Amino acid sequence: AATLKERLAELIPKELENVKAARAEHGKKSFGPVLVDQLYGGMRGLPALIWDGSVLDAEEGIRFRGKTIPEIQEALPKAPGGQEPLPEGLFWLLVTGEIPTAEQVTELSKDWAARAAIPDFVEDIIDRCPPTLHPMSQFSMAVTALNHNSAFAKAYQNGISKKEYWGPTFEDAMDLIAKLPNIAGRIFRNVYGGGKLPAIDPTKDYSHNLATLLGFDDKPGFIELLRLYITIHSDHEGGNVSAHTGKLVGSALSDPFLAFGASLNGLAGPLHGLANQEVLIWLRKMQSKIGENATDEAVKEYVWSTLKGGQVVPGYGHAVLRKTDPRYTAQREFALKHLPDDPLFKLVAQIYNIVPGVLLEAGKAKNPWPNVDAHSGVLLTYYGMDQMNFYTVLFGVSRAFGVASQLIWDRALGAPLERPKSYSTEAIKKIFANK
Ligand code: FAM
Repeated sequence: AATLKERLAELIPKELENVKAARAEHGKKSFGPVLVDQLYGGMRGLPALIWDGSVLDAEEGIRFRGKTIPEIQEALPKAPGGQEPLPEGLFWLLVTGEIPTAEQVTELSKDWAARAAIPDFVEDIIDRCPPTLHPMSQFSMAVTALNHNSAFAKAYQNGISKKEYWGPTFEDAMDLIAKLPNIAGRIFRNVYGGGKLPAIDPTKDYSHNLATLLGFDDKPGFIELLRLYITIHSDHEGGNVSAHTGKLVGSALSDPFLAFGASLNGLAGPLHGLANQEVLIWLRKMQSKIGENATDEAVKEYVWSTLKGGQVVPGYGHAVLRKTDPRYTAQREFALKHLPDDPLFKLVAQIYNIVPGVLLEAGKAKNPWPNVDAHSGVLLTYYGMDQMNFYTVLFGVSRAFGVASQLIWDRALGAPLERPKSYSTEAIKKIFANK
């Protein structure tokens, strides 16, 4: 069976032809009006990017290469005895659009295990961080420092031809993903304790090794959770802050380490990936205020107090989604299977029955339903990972799968430097004075 790189080398010429034909036929057609409001309002809904790995529908949620999360859970290979999809298979799907065989997935697990070691100086950088430096800042510093051995940066300095860009980008993408468990594990143990990092086991899958490096390999349920977690947090089309940042920085031919380091800094924002930490902080604050078994009325009042305090309710709303996030639903189903009586799970379910009504009544949020972050912390806490400031690092490990696969295709298809036009309000007033 072909390796991932061999399969990719076969697919790229076909996709180049496909894009060429699509641009020849449709390139000169206008695509939706741009309203002045979109220049001020964060480009909401602006058709502006191409990414084949995943597309987000406001009503039904994410599709990875056209497949919904339930279809992914059904189709992708699982670990022996496991029920959740292996993220290695998800990466193969994002990169090729095809479902890999169990052997091809095992090959990826082995390849990543072989590439997992990080340079000593990167270990020193992580060790020099004070435990008070947020894990996400430590994470993006370590990833940026991996630029030191970037195959793409080296090839570019050696005068590589444009047509070859995708090869060293693929190598960097594989190294990036492979090295994240050692980086994440080291940060976790430095900040929260746990002693010397164990060795990567080349016979285990990616999620199992990540669980071991974090010190949670004694919990089979946690390893299964990581397989689901990494699969569903990997990609959410091209326009979200972490995916878009990676694409933008990569378009300057910054290598995947520099590009993904930038993605992580965007993911560290409370309106984006940090929300999974903020949800748990908000739940704990609410419990300390109104108790563990509060009535619906008390919960409702607390939600209103959050809004009246000018804060957002973390884990709810979305810039594109207008229905409950299927990534929330997948996590809910995992909880129903593995932790149906967990008190925090019951609280999340109680919140789910209350928050949308309050957000609708408040009348501002365009989407009152929960997103992926409303549920993730509850599952991690159940298995003993209650260090909520670390949650976004796990989100970042997963998001590397989406950003890395997009960077490979951007270089393969020759995606140009991204450079939208900006205007001043003075210019807007002048341009539209008599329109
Ligand atoms: N709680 C309170 N207010 C909210 C809200 C929420 N959950 N969601 C939206 N709003 C407000 C929003 O702040 C805005 O108010 P202002 O006009 O005063 O600025 C108004 O409703 C209209 O916003 P919108 O158009 O509905 O949402 P946006 O597209 O501007 O923003 C989010 C989308 C995700 C940033 C927003 O829903 C939010 O802040 N949610 C809470 C934070 C969160 O859970 N983020 C994680 C998102 C997740 F998908 C991820 O990336 N990991």
